[in-house]
Amino acid sequence: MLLVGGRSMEATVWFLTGNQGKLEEAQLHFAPLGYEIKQLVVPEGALVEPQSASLQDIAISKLEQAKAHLPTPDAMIMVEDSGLFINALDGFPGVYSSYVHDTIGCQGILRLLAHLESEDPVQHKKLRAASYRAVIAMWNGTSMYVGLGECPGSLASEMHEGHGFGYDPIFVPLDLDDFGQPLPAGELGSTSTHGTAFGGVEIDIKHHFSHRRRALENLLEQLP
Ligand code: ITT
Repeated sequence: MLLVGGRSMEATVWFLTGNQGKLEEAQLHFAPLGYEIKQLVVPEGALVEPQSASLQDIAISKLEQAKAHLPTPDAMIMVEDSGLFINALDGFPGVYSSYVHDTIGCQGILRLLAHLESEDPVQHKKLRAASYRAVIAMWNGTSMYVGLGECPGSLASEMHEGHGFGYDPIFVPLDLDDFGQPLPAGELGSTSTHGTAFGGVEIDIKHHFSHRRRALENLLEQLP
């Protein structure tokens, strides 16, 4: 049996998040590994999100502040900071993704990109290239670990709704090769949403591409 910081894998990890979509995906990714992910809720205004252009700095700052709210001092805790980075907008909304989603939403992003269209499908995807990025910071009771994950793709021209959260209705991932690695825009891979945004596919399909899953895997590789 794998051990985490000397404990058995049936450990509880407290996940500081107010985002139900993030919570569900983390539970899906961790469940087969024997971790139980529980939401850590802190009083309103208890944490200050630092102004930083770095997802990593924000995640680490939130983790440090959240330790004071753990049920026991040696409990495991995890924080994720993530965002959508649009190439044509120099990475905007990036660290402001949550605020931008709450204000202009997916429709606002589609309006910002309305001039980026091409009749050539590959060129179209390149013009509208974007990626999801996630940084997960975890404290296992003794040490801090940081996992990074990225999901490259492009932004659709219209909304695909029904599943997911946040920018999923407009985010189309690049296809993946047989080893799960992203292929150049326009290449058909063995894993593909066939041009459908995450909002139009089930959560277990998104799981194959997910920046969150990749960040968790990167983190788990580092744990003792
Ligand atoms: P917590 O800080 O409480 O965890 P949050 O939603 O405010 O939740 P972030 O500050 O990390 O989280 O903002 C990330 C935003 O980026 C999120 O609100 C979404 O709009 C977007 N995002 C990140 N990952 C996403 C995903 O897998 N699918 C869709 N949108 C995503």
